[in-house]
Amino acid sequence: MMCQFTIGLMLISEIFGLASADEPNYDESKVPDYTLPDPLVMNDGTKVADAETWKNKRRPEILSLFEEYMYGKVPGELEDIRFEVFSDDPEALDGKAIRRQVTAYFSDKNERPKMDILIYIPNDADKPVPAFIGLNFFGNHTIHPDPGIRLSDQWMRNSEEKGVVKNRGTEKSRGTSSSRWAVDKILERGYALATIYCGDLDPDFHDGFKNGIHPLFYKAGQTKPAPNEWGTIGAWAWGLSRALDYFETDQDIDHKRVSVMGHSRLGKTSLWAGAQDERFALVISNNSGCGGAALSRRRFGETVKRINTSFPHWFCDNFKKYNDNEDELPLDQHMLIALIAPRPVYVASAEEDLWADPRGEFLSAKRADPVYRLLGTDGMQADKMPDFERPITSIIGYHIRHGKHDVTDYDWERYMDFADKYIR
Ligand code: GTR
Repeated sequence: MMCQFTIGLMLISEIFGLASADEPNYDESKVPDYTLPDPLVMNDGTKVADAETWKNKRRPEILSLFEEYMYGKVPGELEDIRFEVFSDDPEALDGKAIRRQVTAYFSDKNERPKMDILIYIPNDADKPVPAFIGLNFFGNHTIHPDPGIRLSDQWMRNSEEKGVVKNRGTEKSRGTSSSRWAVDKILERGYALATIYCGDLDPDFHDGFKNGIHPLFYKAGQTKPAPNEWGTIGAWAWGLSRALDYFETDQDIDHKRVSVMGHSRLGKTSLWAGAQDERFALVISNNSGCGGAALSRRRFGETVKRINTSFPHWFCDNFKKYNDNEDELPLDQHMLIALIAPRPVYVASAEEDLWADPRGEFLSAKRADPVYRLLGTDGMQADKMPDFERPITSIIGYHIRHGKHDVTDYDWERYMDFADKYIR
């Protein structure tokens, strides 16, 4: 009986072309009508007509909307952060680079949570050099086969491809993500590259916030973050800012010219890090999709409900109120990009990455344009989505390339061109 009923429903939805609520929509004609909140109108309806009002009133207001309803607030500050350079090789990668590895300890004990920052600094460049920083998915030792990189002993998701056995990296893991990190090209172009394993800050599974940095911030008696306090993405973004604190002390790195880059869930993170911390000079989102650059109200590909269900730990609990309820959100992702203004921001999509909604990623970049213009920049110099491999290089940059959800050398080359143009 139940079964016949379900089949009947399936037939009806097939005949009428209705997408079931939980079926991802990939059909542009089924994107619902939506109205985006205006980044240049205050919560009380007042228009924002000058840069001062943006900076002193509307920007803080939008920032707190994202804290309250989406990524969650950082609950406080830590007093005991120590950075320790535990390895420094001036002749790494056949003499091309300094390989510096630094541990940030987050308490007065040498225990977890702590994070390892791996940094390559080109030898053949005037110091201090501008840098890229990004989190990685499987440990610093996966970004390059270089045997001098400390093998992470932190929890990670099992993966045959990445050589992860019993949730730990092995010698076989070395270099398994190197196609996503154009290390040699980055060094040749005179940039340093720094990376951190995201799981050092918070392992990427829902354990009720016990094993990452969250407990360091609990008040007496607190056992999990409050509904408006940070989830995992908030913790990851916080770690990027702590790396920037370290760069401020490293004479070889120009901390005023650091670009933060991230892919996918880590692209959501780079945007949030760049939005909160204005010390990041340039921000890059690679295929960040839902909860990153893509507009939530389009409900194309991954939706708010889907992301909150698959990854209940990524955002703050308040965000769950917007499952199947996107129109009630007091924000959308164009406002996240607007928080980065007037600094250069680059959003990148991939043709086959429909789950991340390439058009939604473009549109949110585009809809941040009025804020960028109010602040005296050229905003986004494009009215419609460009062709494949036709980058837009105004201060809001964008490209869509052929291929799948990934980071490729093409992406990195565009990011370096963009950085050359704006922060060299
Ligand atoms: C997917 C998730 C996306 C994206 C991606 C990734 O499973 O639905 O939002 O974050 O993972 O990080 O690779």
